[in-house]
Amino acid sequence: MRKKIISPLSFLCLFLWFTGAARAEDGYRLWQRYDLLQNKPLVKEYQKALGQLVVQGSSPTLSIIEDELSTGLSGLLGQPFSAAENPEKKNVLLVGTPATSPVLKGLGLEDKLKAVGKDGYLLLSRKAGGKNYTVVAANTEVGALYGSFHLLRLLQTQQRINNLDISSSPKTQHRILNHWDNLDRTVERGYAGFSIWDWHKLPDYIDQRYLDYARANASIGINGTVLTNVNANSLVLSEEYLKKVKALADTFRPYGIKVYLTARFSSPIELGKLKTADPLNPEVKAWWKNKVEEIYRHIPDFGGFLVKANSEGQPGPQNYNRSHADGANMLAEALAPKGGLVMWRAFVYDDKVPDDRHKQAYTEFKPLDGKFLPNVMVQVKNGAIDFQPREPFHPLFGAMPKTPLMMEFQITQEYLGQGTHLAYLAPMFKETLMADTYAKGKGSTVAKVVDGSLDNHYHSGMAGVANIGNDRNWTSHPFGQANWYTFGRLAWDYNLTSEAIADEWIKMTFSGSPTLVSTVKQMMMGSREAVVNYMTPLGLHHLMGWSHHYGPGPWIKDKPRADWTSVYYHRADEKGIGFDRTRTGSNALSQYAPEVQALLQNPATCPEDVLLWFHHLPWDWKMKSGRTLWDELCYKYSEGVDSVRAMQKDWDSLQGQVDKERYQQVKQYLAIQEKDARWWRDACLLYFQTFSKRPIPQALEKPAGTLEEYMKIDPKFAPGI
Ligand code: GCV
Repeated sequence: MRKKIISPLSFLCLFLWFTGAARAEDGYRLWQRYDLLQNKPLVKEYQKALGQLVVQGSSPTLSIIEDELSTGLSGLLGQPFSAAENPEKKNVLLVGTPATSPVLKGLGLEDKLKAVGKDGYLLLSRKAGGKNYTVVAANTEVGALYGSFHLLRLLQTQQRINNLDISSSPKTQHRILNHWDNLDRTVERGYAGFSIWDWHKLPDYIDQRYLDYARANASIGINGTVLTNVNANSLVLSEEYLKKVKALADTFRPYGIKVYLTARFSSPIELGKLKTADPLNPEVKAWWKNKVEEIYRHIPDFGGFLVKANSEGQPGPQNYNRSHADGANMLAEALAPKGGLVMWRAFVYDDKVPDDRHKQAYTEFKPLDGKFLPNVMVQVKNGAIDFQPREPFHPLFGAMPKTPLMMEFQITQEYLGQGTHLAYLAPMFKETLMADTYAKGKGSTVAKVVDGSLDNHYHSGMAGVANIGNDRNWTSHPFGQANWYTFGRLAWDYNLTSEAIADEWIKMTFSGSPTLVSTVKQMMMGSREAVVNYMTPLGLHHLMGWSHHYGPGPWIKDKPRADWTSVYYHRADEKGIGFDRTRTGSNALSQYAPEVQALLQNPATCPEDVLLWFHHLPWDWKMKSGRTLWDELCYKYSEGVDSVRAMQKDWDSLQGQVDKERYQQVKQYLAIQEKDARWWRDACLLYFQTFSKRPIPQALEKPAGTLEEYMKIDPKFAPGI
């Protein structure tokens, strides 16, 4: 046989591939780029410390660990790093659980392991039997996988690993992505192409993307995925589709990711041909019980159902004069023997109740506290309206102590510039999580409600509405990846700071160059506030255009429901602007604890960033800056535009430090964002000026168009509708 000779050219190609230099940076690799680290002394230190990789035992998850570490370490350290036991080598990277690895079992880590629970892990430096171990230890194989990703992150972000003593475990038990993906592959409020689930080719074709999706999620601790839209199609519960769901569940299982489905409440009628879906009807109950049996035959570790009921036209128990608890409990009874969960959404607002929409979820759900079965979690959006750029925390947090409440964040930027605006959401998520409900006195943060610690709940969870599509870079905007990353990191540990998360994401996604890291971090940290300022400053909300939700539409009125219009929310008139939610208005404030009410009910103490959320104030109201409310509004809108321009400057300064592909994409998106920011500012100020009848302050840039022109803009075929 002819001996294979590697030509110099192939060798060069191989080398370039290995170092990542020849690959176009299309963003597909997310934060999992394992390119050769540029810090040579540190690379040497890592090579020495890690020595060889030892993963004892065999299972699908252990193979994944071995592959990920071999690939990751080979790439980062620039030399092959495969798993092999070489008794000669003194330094060992040892990964596993006491059950899979006799060597690890011998290290006496029982007590430390007990403390980290099912999903947690330890990263330790240990000496034993003449060897130096870097240990990734956990109680479960999935825990060891999480720990392996942590170790890789330490290297990617160039941390020292010589004296490791890390123990980590998640704050919330269920860390779940919610895909609003339809079976025809459109994605409701999705801005990154079509759904990644290729239902037509399932179950026979397993796209590599599914595996990379699972890797990415596991790397940030996400352990569940709801595959389908909450505006649900019962077809997904049919035998034909369950086979497809099974294929995905089998793919995700070794990564510790459970599959959940949305359950359309009327499925017994649509699939089962019953005459009713009444949750108290014995035939309906039997239908769901059988359906659950069928699902578990295909997917023995099925996670459960997410349900949107009696909300925005979805069917639900109220169609039969039953309560949300009746509906949720009927499904929970069917799932309980299998260990499944019901995540019942509290995003409801009744068209028959002419009350402030802010109040309706609380009004319906608070009386049901204590009436749900133990395997029901009520899933509550961060705020009471709908994922606005800034919302005060939802009054249900802290108000249902007998019910585990799950957080629902929106990662996809429906109201924050969708697929083209840079808005780093960690500060927004943290703002809600750290808000104090005062439910049990000072320090009763939303985070403590959500992690179950405030009221001692067994179940706890966070859901994030995914921003993922089949765009090559997954999220349309390269910085959208940061929000997916952030969601996972905060669901694992909400105490991480926004800066720390940004820091690690930037280093893993771009590079560790100090100027790049500090410049990009500065852009990210101010970006959400920039969006708030050019869209809805000072507590304004729901000013977006009809249906597409992309651009401004403060003039929207006369729609089928008042609370689908903008005028309902801003209430601008000749006297002033804002929604009075105090005692003199809708009194939505009464749904919060007295301490929260005390702070918010007085416009003089109410934080100005939510002022017009709770108060209707005159145009000449004196703000803390000394300006009138009108002038302040003008300044805030302008500040929003200026911040985007500052981001543009920052990004421009990075030319040559970021690969060409991503540099150009972000640059163009920032130009779109700047244009849109001006559109928002000019349209909103011109519109509100028709009421305030005051000039835009001299020092500020004046609108480029007329109000009539802005009111005519109507983007056709905007994505995600
Ligand atoms: C899935 C908002 C969105 C809808 C979404 C709904 C929900 O109203 O605009 O697209 O529907 O929230 O969260 O159920």
